[in-house]
Amino acid sequence: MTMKPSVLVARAVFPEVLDKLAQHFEVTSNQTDVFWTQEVLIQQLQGHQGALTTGSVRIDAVVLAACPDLKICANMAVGYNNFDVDAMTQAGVLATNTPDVLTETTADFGFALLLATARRMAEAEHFLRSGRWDRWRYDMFAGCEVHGSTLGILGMGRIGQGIARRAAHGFGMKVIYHNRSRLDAATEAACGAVWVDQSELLRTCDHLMLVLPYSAATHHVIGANELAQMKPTATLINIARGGIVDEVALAAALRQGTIAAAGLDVFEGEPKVHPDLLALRNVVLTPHIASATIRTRLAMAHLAADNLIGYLVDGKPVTPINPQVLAT
Ligand code: 8YV
Repeated sequence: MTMKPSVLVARAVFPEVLDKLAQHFEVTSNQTDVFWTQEVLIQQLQGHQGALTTGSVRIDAVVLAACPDLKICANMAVGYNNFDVDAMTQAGVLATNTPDVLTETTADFGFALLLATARRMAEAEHFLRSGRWDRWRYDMFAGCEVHGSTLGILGMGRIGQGIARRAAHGFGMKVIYHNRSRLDAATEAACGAVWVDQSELLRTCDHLMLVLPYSAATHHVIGANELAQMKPTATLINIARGGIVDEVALAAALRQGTIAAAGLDVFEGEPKVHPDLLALRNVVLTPHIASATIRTRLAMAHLAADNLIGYLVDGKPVTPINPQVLAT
């Protein structure tokens, strides 16, 4: 009898996904979801050929050097800045992610955060719960218009395009975007979006949505200089990665009225949130939940599992990030 390959599930996951994995593998799972330091992660990974990871599990050269049995890390996320992909490719370890299955759900949430921020929903709800609401007033929690305004999207991949379609077709917004590569004309038309350079994007948008991948090149792409170019009535929404924004500069901009409000689902040091942000009322803060519907999280977990099965059982992963590994 041949031995089943062995996989480590590094964070708690749906029991039905563990059952699926167990049909093909010896499975060890961190179902109690305890925090693992790098040292513990390395210990836990020993002897496993596959790992199911999430954005909080860092796979870098140190981990790879200490885990020679590892062949694949399947991230349950579309973003993979927790992977050192070059180091993984060099070590012959396949990386996979979960694109597509979360696009529309995440775009919904981006829009929800935009609406909540521009229309001051969190602030108004806290006010009501605190028992301070004693009468209607003409300017009470008066916010910024969403429909008919200009949405700027920085990063125009699948999620950015989903947000653009909602904005242009559902809310009659003018949509402008900036991306390294410009979309083809047919996709631009379907999204109702127009390409502009970054400076025009910042200067002309009423709402700025960040949906770009995080890397060394996009670290603090939005800092004091960029915020200063935005309208004082503008809102900033970040559903990408916290490190894209200089949070200290953002907190200062929100305090000083350089921009009006922000909605943040991601943070540079998450789950820690910068105290300067916590102190502000004109910021809506959510705990990295843009893809969090049961259906979508299940689809993400299944796709991560299918990548492990596809590669370790059949040699054919579904959504590889570094397919060069397959050729070697
Ligand atoms: C994940 C995300 O929930 O897919 C991504 O890139 O940010 C979220 O959908 C998170 O990364 C946990 O893995």
